[in-house]
Order: sequence, then structure tokens, then C-alpha cells
Amino acid sequence: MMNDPMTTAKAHANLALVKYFGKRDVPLNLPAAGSLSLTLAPLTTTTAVAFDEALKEDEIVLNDAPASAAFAKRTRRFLDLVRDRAGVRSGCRVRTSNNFPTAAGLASSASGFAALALAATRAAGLALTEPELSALARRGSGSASRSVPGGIVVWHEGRAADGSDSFAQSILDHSQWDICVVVGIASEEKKAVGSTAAMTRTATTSPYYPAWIDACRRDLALAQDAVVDRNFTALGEIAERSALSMHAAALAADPGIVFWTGTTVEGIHLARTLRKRGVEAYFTCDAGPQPKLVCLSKDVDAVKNALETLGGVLRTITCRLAGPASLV
Ligand code: 2P0
Repeated sequence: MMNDPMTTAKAHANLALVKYFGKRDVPLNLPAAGSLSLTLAPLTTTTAVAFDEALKEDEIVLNDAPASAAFAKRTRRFLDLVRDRAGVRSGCRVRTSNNFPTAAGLASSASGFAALALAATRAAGLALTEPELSALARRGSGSASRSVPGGIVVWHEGRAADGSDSFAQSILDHSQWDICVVVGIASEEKKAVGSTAAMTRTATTSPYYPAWIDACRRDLALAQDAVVDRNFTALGEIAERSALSMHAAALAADPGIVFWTGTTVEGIHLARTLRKRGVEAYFTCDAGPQPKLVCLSKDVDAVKNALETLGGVLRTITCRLAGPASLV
């Protein structure tokens, strides 16, 4: 294992239709409720890892440049989990790159920790099952658990105190439904409040937080039924209300958390206008301003054209379902 050539893995970003926004355990990234997501191509992180006894400390390269101190620290902490599990002590060389902009509100931490979990465990001589790998990726970033499986994915809330039953699983293969997402890039600036801090503030100060968590549990059950029935209308309506409810809970935190800009709000109205015109598009949005519209492939050109003409949208990225994290 030591001094071997690098082990390379890739994983895709994901977009939640039933959102994760609240933790029952912060260090273990255990969610207050389950969530449901789409694993998305072409948004990919590719990560190469090698353990090397000659290394005094970990060497971490992001997009061909030495990683920032904060990125390196978070990566090193994750590598320590892998080293502990594998009984490995040596330093580690990590080269990771994203084929999409880190600041685009597309959760590069999700694809990043999923790819790192797979590459690092294999490089350390471990062969984890997919649920074990998903639970491990979760330790890096909660949403990374959902970038391990492909297609349409459910991340289970779980009950165990150690988090062993809080992992994500595919409920539909990526080839089985032609769902698309058109992401409108409204701003490439770094977000004002990070997801973890926003969740903590919302959980501790928003009067709507308990209602939000109850809504997640109800919507997760309904969304799973909609996937089984391939009922896009039902799934889209659930996705739009889950996003709006999450933002409502965050807006009611103290001080209020406003991820939206005017362009985001225009995106909500655009989805509704499109539906009146017979183009079935549903709005969603995460911990940033980018409006994202979910549709079926037959409507993707109409949705992309409409989003590109919206004031404040700089450009769009069109995504479709992707497969699971894999070795390259
Ligand atoms: C989601 N988000 O379900 C939600 C919606 C953002 C808003 O998962 O603290 O980066 O590392 O577990 O995974 C972003 O949260 O947070 C996220 P941590 P993460 O996609």
C-alpha cells in the first residue's frame, strides 16, 4: 500500500429536493431529519490519494494549487478518520479538482468528501460497503453522504448515537428517469453565512425550526412515493415547498439569514410563469442565491432559455442524473 501510485476516485455534486437544514449532532453531522437528492452530472470532483511514509505532513493540492489553510485542515481531519480506521500512520498526498466553480452554490464539499472518502479508503487498503462509505463521507460534510450513491438518493435520518445508520442510498438508478436541473448562476461571490453556521443559528433562534423539521419528515415520505410512481408533478411541488420552507425558517432566525437576492426571487416567479405556459419547472435554492429549476428533459431548452433571459443570471449550467462515486 505504501508508496503506491495514486488511487483516483470521482464523485458528482448533488441537489436536494427535500432539504437537509439542521443537525441533531454537529461533530458527527447527523441530520435532524432525512433528505432526498439528485446526484448530478456533469458536476464532478476528481481526487487522487497516496499514503507515503516519507511524508512528514499531508500535502493537499486543490485545482492545481496548494490548498488554503482552512481547506487543508478540513481535509487533514477527514484523513485522520481514514488513518484511524485503517491503522495507517503515514502522511498523505491529495490532488483534487472540481470541473465546476467552487463558488457557484453547487456544494463542492459534497462531491469533494465523497470522492476523498472513496479514494482515501482504497488507498489505505480498506474496502467499505456503499453505506459505510456514505456514513464516512458524511463526517466530512453532511451532504457528502448523498454524493456516494447515484441517481435519486435518500439520506436516512437514523437513530444510532454513533451515526452508523445515517447514510444515503439510491432509490432510483440514474438511467431510470430523465430529470434535469438548470442552475442559474446569479453571483460567484462567496456566501455571507456558511451552511453549518446558518443551520445552528436557525435551530437555536428560529421559531419556525420545529415546524420545518416536521415538514421535512412529511415531505421525505411523500417524495419517495412520488419517485416510485414517477410522478414529476408531485415531486416538483414537494421540492419547491421544501426549498421555500427551508428559507422561511432561515429568514425567521435572529438575526435573519437571507441567502436570496432579487434574482433568486425572480427565479421563483419564473418557475410559476413557466408552469402557467405549460412548461413544468419547479424552483429550488440552497444556501446561496442561485435559482435552480427542476424539469424533465423535454422542457430543458425552454427552461434554460427562460432562465438565461432573467435579469441578473450570468449564465446557466444544465445537469442530469449521474451515477455513483467510482474509482477512475
Ligand atoms: C442540502 N444544504 O440539503 C442543504 C440545503 C444547503 C441548503 O446540505 O455542515 O455543506 O457540512 O453538514 O453538507 C449544505 O450543507 O453542511 C447543504 P455540513 P453541508 O443540500
